[in-house]
Amino acid sequence: MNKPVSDPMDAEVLPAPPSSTSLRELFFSSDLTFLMEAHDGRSAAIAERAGFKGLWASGLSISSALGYRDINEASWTQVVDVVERMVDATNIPVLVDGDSGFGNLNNAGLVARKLHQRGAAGICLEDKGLPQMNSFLGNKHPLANIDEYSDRLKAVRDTTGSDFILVARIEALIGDHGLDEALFRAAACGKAGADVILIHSRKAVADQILAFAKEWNGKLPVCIVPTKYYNTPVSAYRDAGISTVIWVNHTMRAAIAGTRLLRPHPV
Ligand code: SPV
Ligand code: MG
Repeated sequence: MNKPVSDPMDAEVLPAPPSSTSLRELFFSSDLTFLMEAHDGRSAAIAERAGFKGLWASGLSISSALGYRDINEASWTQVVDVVERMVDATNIPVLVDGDSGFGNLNNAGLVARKLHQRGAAGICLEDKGLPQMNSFLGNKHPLANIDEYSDRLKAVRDTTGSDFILVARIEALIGDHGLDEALFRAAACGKAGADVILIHSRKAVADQILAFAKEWNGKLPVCIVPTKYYNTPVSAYRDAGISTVIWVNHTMRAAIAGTRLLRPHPV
């Protein structure tokens, strides 16, 4: 279905593609997939028309667009409402950044159920606590107890069923807890029902990510967020067997840069 986009620039963008590939197909395909961040209906529609096959509903960018900080100041119902607009404005799957699940297993299950009802294709939950803290903020990133976090993942799995993609985001490298801890946690997430592992790093080079992918050896698809190690050629990710790259904040960063050029009077 081709959905209308109420964007004043709509005439300048390409028409929406007629059909889409499911998020599961994207994660499990042998090609490297690229998901683009979006934070409202318009940014989602523009990213789709640029050719992206799937979207990342970024917690940071949705918070920013609402004028909040990325520390769970936006309520889960606000996030669900934004995601609904992104889903309605596009024909491609939307993976939602569910932060740490907005609480315990009950909250995580409830958020996932509502996102599923509104048409999201999947949720990503990270192994940290509430309030969630952006991975690039500060140095101390305490990890959630792995059993308690696994219960959050199981609650999502139980409430949504298998057509809804569950991405487990491992923050062990962000918190300097080491590769072994990251691998241990990823294995626990697989047992808890995760479909995909997101491994995050804040190093300027991709060494940690590539070491993880090598040791993990494709037990589940791996997705990555090369915000800090953006200089790495994407061929390195293909060679490492990584499934998906998420450009996590980029339409928001572009919008901020463009808006900052505006002046009240011509100079
Ligand atoms: C987001 O986009 O909100 C993310 C990715 O969680 S990051 O900003 O890298 O933490
Ligand atoms: Mg986030």
